[in-house]
Amino acid sequence: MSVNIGIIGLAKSGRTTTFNALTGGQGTGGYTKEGSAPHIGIANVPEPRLKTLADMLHPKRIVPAEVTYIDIGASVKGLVKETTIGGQLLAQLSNVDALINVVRAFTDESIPHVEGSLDIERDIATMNLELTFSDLALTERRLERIKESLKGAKPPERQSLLREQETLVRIKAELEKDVPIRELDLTTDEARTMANYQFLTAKPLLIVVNIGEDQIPQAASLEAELGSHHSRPKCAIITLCSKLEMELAQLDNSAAEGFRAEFGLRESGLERIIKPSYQLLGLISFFTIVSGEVKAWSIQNGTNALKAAGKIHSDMERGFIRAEVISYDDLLKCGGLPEARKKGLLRLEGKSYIVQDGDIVTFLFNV
Ligand SMILES: Nc1nc2c(ncn2[C@@H]2O[C@H](COP(=O)(O)OP(=O)(O)OP(=O)(O)O)[C@@H](O)[C@H]2O)c(=O)[nH]1
Ligand SMILES: [Mg+2]
Repeated sequence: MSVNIGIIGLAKSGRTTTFNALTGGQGTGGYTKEGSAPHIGIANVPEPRLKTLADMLHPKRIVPAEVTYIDIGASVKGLVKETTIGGQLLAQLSNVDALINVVRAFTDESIPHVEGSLDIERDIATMNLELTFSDLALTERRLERIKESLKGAKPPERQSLLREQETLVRIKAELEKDVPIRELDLTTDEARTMANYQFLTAKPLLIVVNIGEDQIPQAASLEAELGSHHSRPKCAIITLCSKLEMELAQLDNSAAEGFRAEFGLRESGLERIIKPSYQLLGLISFFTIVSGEVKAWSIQNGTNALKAAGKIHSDMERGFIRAEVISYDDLLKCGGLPEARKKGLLRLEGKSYIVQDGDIVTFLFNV
């Protein structure tokens, strides 16, 4: 299961362009117009350590981790009001792990702005409000249902309904004050209850300010200024010239790098987006080397060896015996797994070992 990221934003903000920049235009889904099926595309997670491992180990294949991007077809404005589109949209959005909000900053006379004028702050606020409205509607619906269920409920169901009600009332009050759920300090119990709902303002949010080519020289200062008030818990903001990145994504690597250098851009659009996305989601990478293949995997920071094994295959989790682990740095120092084994740097770890970023792990299991 790869990480899923939903791309939202106002109409004509550059969502599809950003999607194409990230996926190299490899999307599927037969999207044609607003409200129809979304574009779904996969991107390989850029991971420089994979290349270093490949140079050292000469594997048959290197297999990067993947991220799935979903370009939500319709404009998310009016999410709540337009119930028919809203319902479909919500279902699509509910399943993503994080959201990217594309905000228009480029100017182009031939493409009128849907709101009549260019205003980054207004558009960010509009989208935040849409997400908040959607969550408020959800809390209200759920509170109604709890009220009904309480009528005939006996303990212990009654207790659990009352607890849920209490949490929802608190969340609703915060939403009414424009505080997104991702900024709340929830207890473990509350967080568990909330996880069932897939609230949109609970999802990590990356705001991508889509700048024009002419704005690239000012990108860093614009980003710093925006970041000073939009970098909040589980929320980050970056600038990206999606149109240029989409064009560069069609070129081969060396040509793209040449053009990037001319624009003073050090990283690809995908790298620019993946890094903050991974930070927001609390994701780290570990590697496996099996049958001549070096593979990268993404897991939540704090995941134990047992769950990490399950990420690869449910059989590996079920039949887990132990894990043989070496850190990336140690392996690099040794120059190879046999050398590391000789030096005794391969550790045997049990189910509860917390996998660290960069670990090279071999799972021992039986089924
Ligand atoms: N000049 C300029 N045009 C851009 C830029 N980014 C996107 N566009 C153009 O803006 C138009 C809308 O971009 P899309 O990526 O289709 O935006 P969208 O949000 O998917 O739009 P809809 O799905 O049609 O609502 C397209 O014609 C793009 O080529 C940019 O940085 N500069
Ligand atoms: Mg589009």
